[in-house]
Amino acid sequence: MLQTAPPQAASRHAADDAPLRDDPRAASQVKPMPRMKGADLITEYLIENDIPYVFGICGHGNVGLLDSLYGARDKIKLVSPRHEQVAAHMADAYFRVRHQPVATLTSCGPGSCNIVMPLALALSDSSALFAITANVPTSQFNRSPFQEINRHYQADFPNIIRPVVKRSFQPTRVDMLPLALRQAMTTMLSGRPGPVNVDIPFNVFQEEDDVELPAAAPALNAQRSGASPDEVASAVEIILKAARPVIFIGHGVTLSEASRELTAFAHRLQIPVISSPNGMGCLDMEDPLSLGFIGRNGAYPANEAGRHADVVIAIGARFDDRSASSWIPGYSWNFPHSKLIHVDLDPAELGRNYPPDLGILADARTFLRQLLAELDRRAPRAGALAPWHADIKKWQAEWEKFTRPNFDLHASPIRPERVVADCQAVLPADAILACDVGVSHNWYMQFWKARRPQTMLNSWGFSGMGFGAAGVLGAKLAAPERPCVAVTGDGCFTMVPHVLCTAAEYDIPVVWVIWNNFAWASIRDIQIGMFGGRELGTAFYQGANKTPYNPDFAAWARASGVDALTVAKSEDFKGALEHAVKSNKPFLLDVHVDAEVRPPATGTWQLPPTPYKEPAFGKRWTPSDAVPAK
Ligand SMILES: Cc1ncc(C[n+]2csc(CCOP(=O)(O)OP(=O)(O)O)c2C)c(N)n1
Ligand SMILES: [Mg+2]
Repeated sequence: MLQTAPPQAASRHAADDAPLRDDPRAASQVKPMPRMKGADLITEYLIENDIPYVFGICGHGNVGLLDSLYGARDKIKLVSPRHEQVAAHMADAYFRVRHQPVATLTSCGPGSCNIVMPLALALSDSSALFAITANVPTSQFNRSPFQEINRHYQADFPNIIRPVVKRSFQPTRVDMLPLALRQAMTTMLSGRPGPVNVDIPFNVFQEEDDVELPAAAPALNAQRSGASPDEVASAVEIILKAARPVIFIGHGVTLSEASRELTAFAHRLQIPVISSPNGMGCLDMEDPLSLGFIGRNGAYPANEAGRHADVVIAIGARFDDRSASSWIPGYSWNFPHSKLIHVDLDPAELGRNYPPDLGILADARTFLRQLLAELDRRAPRAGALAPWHADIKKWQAEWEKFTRPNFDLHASPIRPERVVADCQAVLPADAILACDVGVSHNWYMQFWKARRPQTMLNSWGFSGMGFGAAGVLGAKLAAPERPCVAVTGDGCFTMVPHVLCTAAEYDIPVVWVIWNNFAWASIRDIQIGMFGGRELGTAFYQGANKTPYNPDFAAWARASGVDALTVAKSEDFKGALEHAVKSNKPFLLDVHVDAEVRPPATGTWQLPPTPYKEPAFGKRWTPSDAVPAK
């Protein structure tokens, strides 16, 4: 049975004047610490931190914790998918939607090794999850018991996981749990969030000790650091002098929940906003100031504005290669020709790729509020950016003229643009789109208009296949009242097809749109583009004639108890999606999409030493494009 710690339980470190615990008088004066099993302490601490779910898979190593979770099943729910990778993607997506963490639970050895990829993914995208892993009993350390990793050090799972978490803790006694749990929970959510690991030997779940439940950790954003007054003044000086400013936002703005402040600041000075994938929706992308994503697969107006800007205000964004045209000057950005104000919570990101003219270590929302307050003290500057806005309008019109006609084309297999357009037409502004990896993602990067923060989930930094197909389940548990749709490639979905079982078992009504092009098409396109089409291992075939092959995804879904439709004509997609969303049941749509239509490159991307390509639309900035300073 789960025990409840008294709210004011006696401290393990009593004050000097308190009676000693073995003092005969003490029994009547100091409340004894509750005697608890390690597993019960962990369960209680999860509940104390308002963690409603554990996503995990059993193994002999973690049955002690499962038993405790059984006792607390009215307060914390175990969801058990069919692969640990799915459990961790679900936890990651849950956090991205709600900004509150959940835990994963895996057993010793192989079960925990299965979460390495999704932890790397979460770390790359600054997403929090509390990964509880089990290990072998301490008394068997170094004897090579079943599933111990010990070639270099006993019970060495923390060494496997170390590079992909913010911190791994391995409490080896019950009395070490309170500190480890509190530190892990605090580390996960403080500063730049990320996954943490608590690795627990089998016996520590079962053994008892006199332990106290530690205090709950501060929530995300409980502490917010700001810029110094001088930095704020300098930033405003630079921004007000700019003739062609842009704001570049990333996940830091989303995590900081700074959408309102960002919108107010952009509107106040009429500064256009470029977004990295995980910043999308912080400014409603229907807003005329929203230029979309930048880089090879970005929108043309974003790349034009980025390369022509005289001042870039980057907030919570890290200029990774895919949103910086591999840092080749003049494609997406143009430093040091442009001035850079770079604001981030993590000092490692300031100056990682571009040395800033003004680097500021601050929380995004605090900084934006500081900017707004400083602007309140200054006289407004009406009309100063008119020529810049005229340029931007021109680029937006050119892009619209180039791309729009394709959005209206009907075809079989379906043109990619139509899938994006119909998703946009059917889904409400607060729907959650969980994107997977590959060509489909490139199209959504370029054309999806996220209307609200935390509605477009992307595996960006690590790009792990399966994130969208699996993550959508966690997203739906985080936002049960909103439609949650995964757009996932045929390759990505086939990596985690058992998500169907989990949706059916737990009745999680999500929709999977399978972008079926019978290939690992994004990689095949690299073979076509760089290696003259010498295609090997990048498409799915059956038989000597190499007939394109895929399982019948709809039949696969139905066999799992999930409704499904196959959509081969573009005329049918919109209605099918409407039907799937309305059904409020798990639903799979197998959508046959044309692999030969590729998103137009508007920047570039380089894999050295292979040469990079000029954009299909737009061109690199050259010094003759320089606008003379006034
Ligand atoms: C786990 C994992 N394995 C391999 C890759 C490399 N990779 C990136 S995209 C891709 C193909 C994706 O295929 P599919 O889901 O069908 O999408 P498509 O590109 O065809 O749209 C591969 C293999 C990866 N990112 N993640
Ligand atoms: Mg594919």
